[in-house]
Amino acid sequence: MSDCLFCKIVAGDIPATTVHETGTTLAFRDINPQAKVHVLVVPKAHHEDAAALGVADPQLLADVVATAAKVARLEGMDEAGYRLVFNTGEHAGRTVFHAHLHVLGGEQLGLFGR
Ligand code: DGP
Repeated sequence: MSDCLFCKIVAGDIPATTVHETGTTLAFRDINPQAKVHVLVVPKAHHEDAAALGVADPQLLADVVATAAKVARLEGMDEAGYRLVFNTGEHAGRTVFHAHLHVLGGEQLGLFGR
């Protein structure tokens, strides 16, 4: 999609710090990190959100999760643990409408809540 921020990052039109790339996914550092390690994993193909992605292309959703696990290994978080988050809709504070999986960790994380 021509006006999608993450499509532009995937295309290389907007710079981002890439952590890992596969044929179908891209992992890059969040511009506004909420943890010591905060990486976003996106499918290269445009899908509005995780639910739409899961319906349209379940294998691609699995690729996104597998890339997140790879990022956790690369960032040394696989033993201590990490958090995976898909925000959906206004109440979750969603801002970018290209499916993306947040990978958070590198330190003790707080509990969920308000
Ligand atoms: P969400 O609230 O789930 O829609 O999160 C979108 C995330 O995208 C947010 O944590 C900040 C990040 N973000 C927004 N613009 C950019 C950008 O231009 N580059 C990078 N690397 N991350 C961005």
